Amino acid sequence: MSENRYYTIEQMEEATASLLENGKKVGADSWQQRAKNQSPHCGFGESGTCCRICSMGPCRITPKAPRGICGCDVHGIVARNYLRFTAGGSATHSDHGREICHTLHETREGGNYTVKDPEKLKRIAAEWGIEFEGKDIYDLAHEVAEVGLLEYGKPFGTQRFTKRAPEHTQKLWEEAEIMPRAIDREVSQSLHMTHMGCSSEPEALIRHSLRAGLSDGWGGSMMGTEFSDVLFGTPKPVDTTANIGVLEKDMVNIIVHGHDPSLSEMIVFYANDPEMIALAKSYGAKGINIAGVCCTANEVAMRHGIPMAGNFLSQENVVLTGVCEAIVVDVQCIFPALGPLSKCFHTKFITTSPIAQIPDSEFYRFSAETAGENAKAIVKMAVENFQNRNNDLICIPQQKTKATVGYSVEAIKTCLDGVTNSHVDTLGSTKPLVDVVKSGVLRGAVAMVGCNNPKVRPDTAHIELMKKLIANDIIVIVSGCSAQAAAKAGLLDKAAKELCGEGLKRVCELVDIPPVLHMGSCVDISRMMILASDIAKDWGINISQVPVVGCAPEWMSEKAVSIGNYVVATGIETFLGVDPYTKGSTEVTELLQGENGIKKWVEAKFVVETDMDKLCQKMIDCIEAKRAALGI
Ligand code: BF8
Ligand code: SF4
Repeated sequence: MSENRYYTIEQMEEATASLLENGKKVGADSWQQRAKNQSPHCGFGESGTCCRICSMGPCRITPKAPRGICGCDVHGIVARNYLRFTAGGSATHSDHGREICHTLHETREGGNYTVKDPEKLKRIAAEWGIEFEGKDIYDLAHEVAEVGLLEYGKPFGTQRFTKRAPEHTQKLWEEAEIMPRAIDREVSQSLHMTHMGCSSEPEALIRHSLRAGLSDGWGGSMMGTEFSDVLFGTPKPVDTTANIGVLEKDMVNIIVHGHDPSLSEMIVFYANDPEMIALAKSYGAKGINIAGVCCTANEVAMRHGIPMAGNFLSQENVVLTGVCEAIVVDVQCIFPALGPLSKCFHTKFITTSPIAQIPDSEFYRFSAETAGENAKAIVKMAVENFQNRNNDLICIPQQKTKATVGYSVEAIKTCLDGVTNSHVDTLGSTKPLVDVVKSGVLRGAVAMVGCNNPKVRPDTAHIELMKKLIANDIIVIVSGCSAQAAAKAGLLDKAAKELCGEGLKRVCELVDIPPVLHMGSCVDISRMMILASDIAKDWGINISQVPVVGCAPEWMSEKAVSIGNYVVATGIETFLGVDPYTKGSTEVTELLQGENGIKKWVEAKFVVETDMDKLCQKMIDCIEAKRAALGI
């Protein structure tokens, strides 16, 4: 196994090409081919100017037909589509958070799920005004879970976690009337507002997009993150490996893919069960190797050091190796293509959630009450499938990197405390970080997040942008598929400090961190919001003044749009490499990207730029402008 420190896009593309060749032997389809088949895309869809929310349509806006049958103009149609896109993402993240609340409600002493971070649970209880002194930890877990679940549908009031934001930010949200109320209400209202004959005024629709996004980032996603930490442990730095070479020829390979750690945690547990390992050996395997794809990979990597096989557009690659005994999925970002593809190999494609039911999969209903027996049955099935491999179809590109992952806010503060020896008895502070930014040793930070998208040469934008940013003394924090792009390229290795400018290199040496910090999965972008809030508070300035920007250069999902809305609404300028289907409306474009739209309400806006060199320069310029405004 070659363990290069770094891999270039070209090397990774070569690896993919060899896998596609392997697939050709068995007639496998691929996203590369399907993307060609779908090109060129529909111009109306791309610009957001097609409406099909009532059956008088679909209505498509052209110079000759400037209004739909109901009279809605292009701006109303584009804005309605944008709000629906946001609501889809907000619902999805938040429903993941809801599942985690239910899992928390299932915890019991000695049960399938236990409380791994009781201190964090108590901190949240205190924050929410729930009495915890002298209470049994499981009684407390159930009570907190119930209060969390009520955040989805409570009739009055706003999201509890919004109190974590600086007061200035909360005031902006109140004034703009975007303070998020019950999560389900914001999603439901999005559908109501966009129903035929309701809102067609772009400003109202964009305002509600921010609100629906905030109910995700400061509501559902934040609960997903916080309660996952309570259940499975708050991440701390841990070493792991990444890229397709983490699959092992002599072992049973089980891929976990999706988002909800309730499933993957159990699979990881049973893959370490001596009974299962003995069974694997009885079939001639050396053991059981678990690796992750997509956000689930981030979840299990940062809590158990499980290797990360790849990100969104690598999901077919793991099957194409011919050594994947099972690909076990829960929800979100799962290609239906895995059904027919797995049939070309011996791979078992196992779906587990009623929310994601996919043709040509084997459905094993997974539930919190029976999680242990479900997971054991799935691992057993994968092990028994080892004997069905076709040795002529084995192709594992020898690419594997080292990575250090798991920089939760708590972990970042602990690392910083290690340098200053301060705050040893508290949860730490971001002050040392603020000091190095103020002094100019670090210029600022970019939160790089999001998916892959065939519209952008996959992973190139993530990796090239990160390399340029760290060379310019800008630290990068990553999550989701962006994090795995970094991992595959070798940028999560502490050794990558050698690619940095002198300032960032010194910080990496002093704090003993990689220059690209892994903060987790996409729901964990809520961690980034907390970090930004804490920095602003420790610094004594507003979030919008901090030299930090957000970036999703290869995004594709509705979730990413919801994220974009809450990151911007939190006061962080957000740079997109793919247009969110809004270019058909000058009014909506101005609202989202101009100086007189959302920027007036929340002190930040979107920047859409599909040229990655320009996107990079715009981010650097934005960071430098914020520094100049602060006089640093
Ligand atoms: O939530 S980054 S492709 S895996 S949507 Fe999906 Fe995008 Fe990956 Fe996780 Ni996020
Ligand atoms: Fe056409 Fe209006 Fe119906 Fe949309 S709501 S499909 S624009 S008639």
